Amino acid sequence: MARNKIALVGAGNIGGTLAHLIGLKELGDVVLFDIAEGTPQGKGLDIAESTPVEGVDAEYTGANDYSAIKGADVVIVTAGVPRKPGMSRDDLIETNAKVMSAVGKGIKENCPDAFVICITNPLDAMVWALREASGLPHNKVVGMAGVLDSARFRWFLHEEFNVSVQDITAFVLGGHGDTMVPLTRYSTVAGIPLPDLVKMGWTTQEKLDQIVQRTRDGGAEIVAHLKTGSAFYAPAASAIEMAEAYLKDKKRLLPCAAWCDGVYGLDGFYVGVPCIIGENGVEKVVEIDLNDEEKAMFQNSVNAVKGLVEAAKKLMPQG
Ligand code: A3D
Repeated sequence: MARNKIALVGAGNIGGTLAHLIGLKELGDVVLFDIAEGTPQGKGLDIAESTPVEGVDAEYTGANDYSAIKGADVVIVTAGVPRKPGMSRDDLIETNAKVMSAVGKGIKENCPDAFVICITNPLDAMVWALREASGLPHNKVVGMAGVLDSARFRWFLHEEFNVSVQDITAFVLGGHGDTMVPLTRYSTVAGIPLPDLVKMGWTTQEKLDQIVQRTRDGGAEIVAHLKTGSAFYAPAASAIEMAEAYLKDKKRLLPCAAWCDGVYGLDGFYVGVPCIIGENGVEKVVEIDLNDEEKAMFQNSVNAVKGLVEAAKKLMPQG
């Protein structure tokens, strides 16, 4: 049986990390594509040369021509610019909306049957733009943000409780931005919801509120440390979890920016919601019960994303 072909559009910090992880997990052969000449070729060769040491089999190709992604089973898109200190994700829209047009066209022409994961920011608007430009079915184009935001939430909870990260599940809804909605009621330590852990004296409501806010600001915290770019190890690991769910038909239930049509009161809109990923891409958006406060926070987040999608619409070349 032929190996899977995984195309990485954008061979920067996240693209390179994705390429490395794909080899280590033997998920398939990798094509790195970038407009920067030499970058995808250099990173591809460097990672390929690590495979004999790791004892894994994967082929690596670097390219500056879209024909290289022909027939890819999965495409992970990180092309564009990341933010620098002082910038919000939304400041990237002007550059990245145009990049999504070009990338979408490349996917449409070369691998229209692929499962496409968008990582480029501002995420919820860029996954919309990428879907529009590629013309792929909505269930085959999805955005990565919720897995990362939940992972950050889980890490901070692990620090607070001194419990293995393995036993902590967390749920984050809404857009990937300052309005994201970490859901404490649906986040647990080995099945015990966070509000119960407050009652049990494991933490205080005040500390929990601080952790929720740190989760919302998780990306900015890393940008402030790095100064020259944004997070890339955890974002790459998160996208790999989604790609693996598709390639292995795992039916994982993960928070992703998925197309919502007739769920959560939305009629055709990309935003972060829990969804099942399997061999058909996004197979189901799971509508969970939200209380009034959670509904208001989710709506606030949806409104913020709506503004960004409108801005992206104006920036996308017509036709
Ligand atoms: P970076 O290391 O700058 O890599 C981006 C790459 O895209 C560079 O190698 C560029 O040469 C390349 N590029 C630019 N324009 C094009 C184009 N038209 N076609 C192909 N390649 C192009 O950035 P990064 O890897 O750190 O981040 C990539 C994106 O992910 C940024 O937009 C970040 O803001 C975003 N990001 C999202 C999350 C989420 O959780 C959603 C987290 C972290 C970063």
